[in-house]
Amino acid sequence: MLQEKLHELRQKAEESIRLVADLKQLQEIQVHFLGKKGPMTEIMKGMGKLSKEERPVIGQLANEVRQGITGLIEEKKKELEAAILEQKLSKEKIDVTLPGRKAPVGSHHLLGSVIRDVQDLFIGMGFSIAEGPEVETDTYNFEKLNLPKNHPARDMQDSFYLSEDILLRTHTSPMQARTLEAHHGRGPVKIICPGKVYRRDNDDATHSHQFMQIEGLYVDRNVRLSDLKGVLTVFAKHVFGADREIRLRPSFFPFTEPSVEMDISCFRCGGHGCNVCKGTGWIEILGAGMVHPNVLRMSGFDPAVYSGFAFGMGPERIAMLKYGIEDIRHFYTDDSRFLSQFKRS
Ligand code: 2NL
Repeated sequence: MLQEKLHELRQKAEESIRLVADLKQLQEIQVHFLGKKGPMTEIMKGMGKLSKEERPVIGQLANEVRQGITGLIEEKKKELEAAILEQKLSKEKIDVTLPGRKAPVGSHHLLGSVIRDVQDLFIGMGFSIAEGPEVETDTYNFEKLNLPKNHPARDMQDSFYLSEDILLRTHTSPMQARTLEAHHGRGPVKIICPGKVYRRDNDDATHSHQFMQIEGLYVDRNVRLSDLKGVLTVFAKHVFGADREIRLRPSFFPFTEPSVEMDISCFRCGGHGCNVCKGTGWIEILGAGMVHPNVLRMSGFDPAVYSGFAFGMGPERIAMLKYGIEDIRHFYTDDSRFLSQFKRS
C-alpha cells in the first residue's frame, strides 16, 4: 500500500515540477508535497504502524522519494533562475552605437577674459605683469603712496584691518611701490598690476567689498602726460572700438600730480548722447596722473631725474559697460546661467 502511494507521489511530483512556470509556483509545490501537512509527512507518520520487516524497506523508499523530489525542485529552481537572468541580460543590453552624452565643457570667466585682454594689450606695449600680496602693511598700502597718517582714506571704517599695521590692500598700488623700490632708483619701470583689492563696503549692484583692479605704472626719464594720453588712447580704442576718442578732466589722487579722470566717447551713440552715457556723450573709464614726486622719492627715485605716469581702473566696471551687465554681484555669485552667456574661446 505505502509503496504504491510513494511511487504515485513521486510520479505526481515529477509531473508537477516539470510543468512549473515560475519560482512562486515551485515554492507552492515544495510546500504541497514536502510540507508539514503534505502527503510525504502523512506517510512518514504512518510508518509507526508498519511491521519490523516492512519499516526499513518503506523507510528507505520514502527517503529516496523525498530526496528525488527535493533534487528535482533544486534543479528546476536553478533552471528558472538562469532563465530569469537570461531574460534580464537580454533586456538590459547596451547599445554601444548610441551617441554619448555631451560632457559639460567649462570656459573662461568673463572678468578673467577682460583682465587678460587688457594685460595682453599692455604686454604688447612693453609692460610686464607684477603681482603681489593681498595682505599688506600700512607702510606700503598708504605711507609710500603719499597717504600720510590721519589721511581720511585710512579710516578704520573703510578698510579691513588685521592689526593696527596690517590690512587687506585697498588698491594694487602697494605692489607698484614695491616694484619701484626693487629697481633701486633706476628706470625704466613699466608694469601692470592686476589683482584683488578690498574695501569695507555694503555690497549692492555697483559696490563690492572685494573687487579687482588693474593699475599701470611707467617711470623713466622724460615720461610726460602726453605719453599717458597716447597709451590710454590705445587702450580705449582696443577695448571699446577703433573710433573711440578720449578726454582728460582734472581730478585729485594723493599719489599723482596732476591727476586726471579719463572719459571715452560713448561707444553706443558715438557722442550724441544716449542712456549709456546719460546724455553726455562721454563715459568715465579710469583715473590717472603723473606720479607724485613724494611717491617717487619714497621709493628711491630722484624726481629731478625721473618722472612717470600711473593709472588705475576697475575691470568689473569695464566689463559691465562693455557687456551691459547691470549688477557687479553677477561676477562673484557664479550662476552658470550668467557665466555661460559669455562662452567664447
Ligand atoms: C582709480 C584711480 C589710480 C594710480 C591709481 C598710482 C600708483 C603709484 C603711483 C601713482 Cl605707485 N599712482 N596709481 C594713480 C592714479 C589713479 O587709480 O580710479 N582707480 C580705479
